[in-house]
Amino acid sequence: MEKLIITAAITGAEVTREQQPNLPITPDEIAEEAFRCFLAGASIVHIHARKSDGTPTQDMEVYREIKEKIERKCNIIVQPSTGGAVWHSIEERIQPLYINPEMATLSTGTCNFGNDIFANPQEYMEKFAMEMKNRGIKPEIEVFERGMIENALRLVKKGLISPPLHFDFVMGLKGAIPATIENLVHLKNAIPSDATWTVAGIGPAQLPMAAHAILMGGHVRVGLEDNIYFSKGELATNERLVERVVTLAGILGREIATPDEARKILHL
Ligand code: KMH
Ligand code: ZN
Repeated sequence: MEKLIITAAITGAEVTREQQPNLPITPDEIAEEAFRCFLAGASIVHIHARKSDGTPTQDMEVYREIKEKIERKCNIIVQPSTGGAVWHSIEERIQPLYINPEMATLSTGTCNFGNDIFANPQEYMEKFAMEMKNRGIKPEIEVFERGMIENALRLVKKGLISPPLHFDFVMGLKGAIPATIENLVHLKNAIPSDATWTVAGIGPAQLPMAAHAILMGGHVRVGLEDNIYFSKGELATNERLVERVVTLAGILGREIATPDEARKILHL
């Protein structure tokens, strides 16, 4: 099996400091946290920017500051979000692409998102995909529901994204695909054979989905964006969540990819 790529999704747009005191918010905090996760074994850091009061922002200058601060510390792959928060406009969401990251997320469909709607109509997908293509940014295709794989394959047919594709299966979010091993097998079997994939289990699904992915040859995303607990009632830190995946992978005989090894696996 390929070495295991661990993505640390360290902030997100939804979790608050009140819910999770360990959540990094400022560019300095996010950069420090990315470095800690790098030292723990993560090769990608998935980034959402926040204003100093904690409000999610898609301001490219905040993303630029975060990216530069991380790059001064280590060579982890910086992967900004084009998802933002559910209330961000398309003009806001696209902004992190203007700082030319190596990778960025690309959600290929609309779904319920907790009690909200995460809107990704065709126009959004094509606009984000075109911008990524023009700038040579590798999309991580965010799949919250099965049909989003077909939407991604249609973008391939239109020449907006190019194989080999890389998918992130986000599983267990209220309103979207449940986190079961049957669903994970179904999603894995639906993507092209040359594609790579990772899984982001939400909440209590994070650990079991990570274990399945390690055994199935996929990759793993963990972090406070998706799950604030280490175990029932015990708050996590991003670093501990990454360390646990490293330990699990070691027990199951899967080596961990460095950022440069991840770059090769993902054809960055
Ligand atoms: N915060 C969600 C509405 C992404 O980063 O691309 C969208 C999200 C996906 O987190
Ligand atoms: Zn995100």
